[in-house]
Amino acid sequence: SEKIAVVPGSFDPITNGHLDIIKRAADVFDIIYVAVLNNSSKKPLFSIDERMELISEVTKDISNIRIESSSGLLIDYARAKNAKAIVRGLRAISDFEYEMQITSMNKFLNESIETFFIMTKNQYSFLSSSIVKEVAQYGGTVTGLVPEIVEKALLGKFNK
Ligand code: COD
Repeated sequence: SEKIAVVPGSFDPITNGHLDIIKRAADVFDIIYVAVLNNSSKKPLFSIDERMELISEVTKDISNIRIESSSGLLIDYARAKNAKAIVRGLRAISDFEYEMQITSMNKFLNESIETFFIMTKNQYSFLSSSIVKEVAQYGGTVTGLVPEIVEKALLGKFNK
């Protein structure tokens, strides 16, 4: 049977770090659902539709990827998709505590879905959507850190 995984996130907006994780997951699993979800502790810059559109554009050459959104719990979404796994990216030790917390909670909610971690490439270990937004907001260059179309979208948001 097909091995399905969910790569969840805020993706506000998608960075090259996210993209690397998505591509590596798509090499291992048969079908990847990239799920754009709400993180209640973050205030988004891009709407869900804008984020999905950007992800679609930058993953259009990868055939086993589907992009969706959900306003509910990640674990319910994963179960509805028949996913065996949730895939997350890991950067630094600072990610670990948060990831451990949500992984444990998701395991408590549904024991049959596993969470897998893919370690970031060194060159993306400092990269986050937040830092990209911060730099773009003050007119700094984010070339090479996000896909070109995302760079344009950021410039549009900040009217540069
Ligand atoms: N290199 C590698 N990986 C990276 C990089 C990078 N440079 N940057 C980010 N990542 C990874 C992150 O570690 C994460 O695994 C993934 O990419 C997405 O990152 P973000 O920041 O876009 O997404 P988050 O962390 O805000 O996502 C949190 C969720 C939206 C998944 C979470 O809030 C959630 O599940 N919400 C739905 C409601 C729910 O179920 N809540 C209960 C959870 S227990």
